[in-house]
Amino acid sequence: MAGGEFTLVRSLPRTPWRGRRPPVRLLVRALLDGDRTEAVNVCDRFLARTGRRVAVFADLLHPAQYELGDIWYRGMIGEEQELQAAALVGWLVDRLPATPTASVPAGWRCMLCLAPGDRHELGARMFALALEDDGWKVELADLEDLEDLAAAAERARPRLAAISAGHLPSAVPLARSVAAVRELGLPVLVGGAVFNRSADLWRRVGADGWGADARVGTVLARRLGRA
Ligand code: B12
Repeated sequence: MAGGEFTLVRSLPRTPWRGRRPPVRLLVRALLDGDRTEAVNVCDRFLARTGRRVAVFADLLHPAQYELGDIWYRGMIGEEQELQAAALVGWLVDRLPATPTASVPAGWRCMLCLAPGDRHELGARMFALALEDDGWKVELADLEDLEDLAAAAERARPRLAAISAGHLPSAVPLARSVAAVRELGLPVLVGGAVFNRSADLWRRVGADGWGADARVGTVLARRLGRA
């Protein structure tokens, strides 16, 4: 690691958060240090201020995880440290209390699946919890193959089909599956790191919408559910 880069990582703040902006850098600092107590403290204070779990996901944990990805990409931390930080983010996600709002009618169901073989489940987990806070019943579809998506949707008959992808070797099978689900008359919403890194990919796979974060995703889910 070069000296200048080291200074950059070490210069992330340790001071208490008092500002209006989400304390992303404070959280990144705590994640890099593996400091659970401070990470919990930062998340809890932000939750107390916003009152919504989805805000902690979209405005704090999501940007912190992306920043960690960038720090890794610049060679300033190793894979092991990045993995430890991701595991800590997963732990923080699971310990946050639900903040239900019942924004959608009772009985609305969303079938959510991760692209088969894709291990990037962290974002999908956040999105699923955000949907549940909104009042959706989320059914996770564990698919062996993307070709099974339409059959699973036909069996489950959800109000909405949602697909999360963090790593997608080819968009072609996904586009085929999205088309098959839409032929059933079901709307398809997509999200995850793959779509965030290629802003027009959601159109190319023929989805009805793309949620760049968990909050935008829940707003679009509501809209598509009503359509
Ligand atoms: C953590 C991480 C991992 C962890 C995943 C841990 C876990 N439990 O999820 C592990 C170590 C397993 C991993 C493995 C790999 N990874 Co990785 N990983 C990342 C990293 C750093 C962060 C991803 C993440 O968790 N983001 C945080 C969450 C919160 O963000 P999110 O997923 O986007 O989710 C948010 C929104 O998108 C939205 N959302 C999520 N899903 C959905 C769904 C819907 C419908 C909606 C509306 C919204 C929505 O809500 C969430 C909250 O706001 C990214 C780098 C980056 N900066 O993106 C690389 C990254 C995604 N990984 C990448 C790669 C290449 C890999 C590997 C192939 C590496 C390798 N050579 O082994 C493997 C793939 C393994 C596999 N088969 O999947 C690439 C993907 C590039 C690409 N274009 O495909 C990235 C971008 C890194 C890079 N710069 O190259 N990775």
